[in-house]
Amino acid sequence: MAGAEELKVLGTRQSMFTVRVLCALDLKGVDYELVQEDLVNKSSLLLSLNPVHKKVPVLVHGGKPIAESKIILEYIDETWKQRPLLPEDPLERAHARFWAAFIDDKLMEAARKAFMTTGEDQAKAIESTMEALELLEQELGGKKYFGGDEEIGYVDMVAGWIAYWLQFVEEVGGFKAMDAAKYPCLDAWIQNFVHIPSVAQNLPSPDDLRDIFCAMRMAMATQTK
Ligand SMILES: N[C@@H](CCC(=O)N[C@@H](CS)C(=O)NCC(=O)O)C(=O)O
Repeated sequence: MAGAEELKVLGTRQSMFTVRVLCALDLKGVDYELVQEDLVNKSSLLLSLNPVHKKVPVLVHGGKPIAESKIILEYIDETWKQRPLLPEDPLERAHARFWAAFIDDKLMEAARKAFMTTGEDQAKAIESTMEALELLEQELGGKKYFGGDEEIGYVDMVAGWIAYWLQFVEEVGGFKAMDAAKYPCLDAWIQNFVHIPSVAQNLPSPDDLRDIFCAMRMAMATQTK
């Protein structure tokens, strides 16, 4: 049975993409081994298992690698059926995939630009980030989670970085986009999400994240000199 084979995750808890995968496995009660990766000095195992992107996370199931966190989440959901992440209805599934893509492609890209830039470019990127947050606020509406009031699902896991990583991106990047008063539904979602045990146990320490984002800013400053 595919689901019973050895399961490893190559990654690090500092990576928001890795933590999505760990949360999903923990939520489903699936045993796995986290193989710690040093992203400054990537292992030959990682490079051989994800030669295209050379990034974490990689899920290795029975020796077979699967890369890209959203694809891994879908693989997990299809392999271990307990505690589904995606809805059953095709239209609702499409809707969940749409918002997950929006979160990664639009919102994350805007926040990344706000972190990487200064001055006028940063102001524009903050505006784009806030526009994307507003759309997400409307999508969440009065629901407790993106998939409804009952339990977290696929979109919540993809959005997880907004609940935790974004505050350190903002702090180190010297900007503010997430505003509890402007986005009260998102703020309530954040408070609920970070306290869910399968999420809370996988979050990295604030100091680790500050260190990483500071190192990224310093590397940027050195490159632009
Ligand atoms: N689209 C990928 C993004 C993964 C990603 O960017 N991972 C980062 C860590 S957060 C990484 O491995 N970075 C190493 C590098 O870019 O060289 C996914 O969803 O899995």
